[in-house]
Amino acid sequence: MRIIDSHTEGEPTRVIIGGGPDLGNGSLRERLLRFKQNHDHFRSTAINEPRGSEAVVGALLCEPEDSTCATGVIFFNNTGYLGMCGHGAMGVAATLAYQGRVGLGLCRLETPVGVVEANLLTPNRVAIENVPSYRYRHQVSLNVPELGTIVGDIAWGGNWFFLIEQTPVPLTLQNVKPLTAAALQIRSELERQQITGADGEEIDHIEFFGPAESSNANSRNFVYCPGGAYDRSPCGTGTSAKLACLAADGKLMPGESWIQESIIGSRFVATYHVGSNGEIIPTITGNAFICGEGILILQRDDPFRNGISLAGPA
Ligand code: PYC
Repeated sequence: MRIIDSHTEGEPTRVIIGGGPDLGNGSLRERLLRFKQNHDHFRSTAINEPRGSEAVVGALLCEPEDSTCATGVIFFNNTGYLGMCGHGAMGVAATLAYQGRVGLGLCRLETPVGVVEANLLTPNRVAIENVPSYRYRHQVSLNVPELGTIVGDIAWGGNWFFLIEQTPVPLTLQNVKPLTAAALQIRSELERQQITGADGEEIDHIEFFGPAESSNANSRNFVYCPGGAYDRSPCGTGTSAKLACLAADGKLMPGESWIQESIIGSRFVATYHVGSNGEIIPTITGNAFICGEGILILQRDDPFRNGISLAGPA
């Protein structure tokens, strides 16, 4: 398996550029289903320890169905699959540029939840125009035994998010453990109370917000990802979901910038315009750097050739 590793504002992406499973033809949604059903061991091999870690998001490149796209891409992590991944899309665009497959300017990426457009402003600075994003439910009250009443919005930004303004502890790296524990309790309670996104879709990302540390950022976040890792970047789909809420509340106008800071202090700059169906179309800009290139080797007698699954809930 041939890979190129990058990180986007601290969050790693592993792009599989060769040796991936043959998923056949059809829509990216159909191919994602085949990936899940028949080749899930490949996901675990590429991402889990000892070859990867819980923080890494994988990106399998495949032939796009839409010929205007530079590539199709399916994102996955230590426990499952992601509809879209903002930091990962920036990592894919920077990887294609590093390989010389695309130049500066626009390139389109086909994902299972729609086409996203990447604009390579430099070989490392990428603006992603994400899929249409929207707030689904406002101020949902959730009683969490360990935390009391938590109020959050449910929004789609390419993945489903529960966005909470009131953080249980300050958003510092020292508090990653209690933040992760609180996010997991909230996620379990959403599941137990059958609170979902549209069409019964599971809400698998939990996002806390607090004041930014740097004076020119608007907010700092902590994003809990399915599989138990936290996003080192401000999370592209999470920032899209945040913009959808700000737009719905009339707190951010089309074209205005929102600077979202992550728990490690890295940043995305985000803006939006309004799409034809009233949803917002977010553009999220950040930096992605190539940090490795290589071959993953799977020896026949290796008991961990398909990775070690250490993760919590999918
Ligand atoms: O940037 O959208 C994102 C993302 C999702 C999970 C990890 N990163």
